[in-house]
Amino acid sequence: MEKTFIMVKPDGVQRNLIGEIVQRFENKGYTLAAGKLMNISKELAEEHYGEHKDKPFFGELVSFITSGPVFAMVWEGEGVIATARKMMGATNPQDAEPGTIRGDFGVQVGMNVIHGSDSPESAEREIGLFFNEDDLVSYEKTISKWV
Ligand code: ABT
Ligand code: MG
Repeated sequence: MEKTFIMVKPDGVQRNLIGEIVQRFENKGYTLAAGKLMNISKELAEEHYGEHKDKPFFGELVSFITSGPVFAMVWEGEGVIATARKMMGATNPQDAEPGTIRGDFGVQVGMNVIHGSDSPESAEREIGLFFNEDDLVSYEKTISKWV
């Protein structure tokens, strides 16, 4: 089954949005496969955001993502990678539609509440960066035939 990496960023944790965000993915019909509250090391941050290392905002990005705990998760379900991105909304919360997570809770592009993998390749890479294989729990929800 398709899996994606989702993370409540330090601003989302500080603003008590973990429950709200988990609720949205549960309500949608996706299944939580793993989750942990953690601090990101500078090394992990630089690796995770490696694609942006030459961008002018890279330093700020790394210092923001390491500034406080994040809630890292793996979510599973049909089409979850692309659909999670729709649920999150545009990268800049000021462009994100109301009803999306960033549209409802964010203002600044550098503090946009949530991260989600942007492709199957990113999902595999990011899940591997944050979780071990045996952290992922595989189970059947009895409700799943209804969604
Ligand atoms: P992430 O989920 O954080 O990867 O965001 P998303 O994939 O929607 O957007 P990208 B393009 O990957 O942005 C990565 C982080 O960089 C921040 N950013 C981006 C800026 O601070 N200034 C900018 O001009 C741009 C384009 C937003 C993202 N993260 N945070 N926090
Ligand atoms: Mg990204």
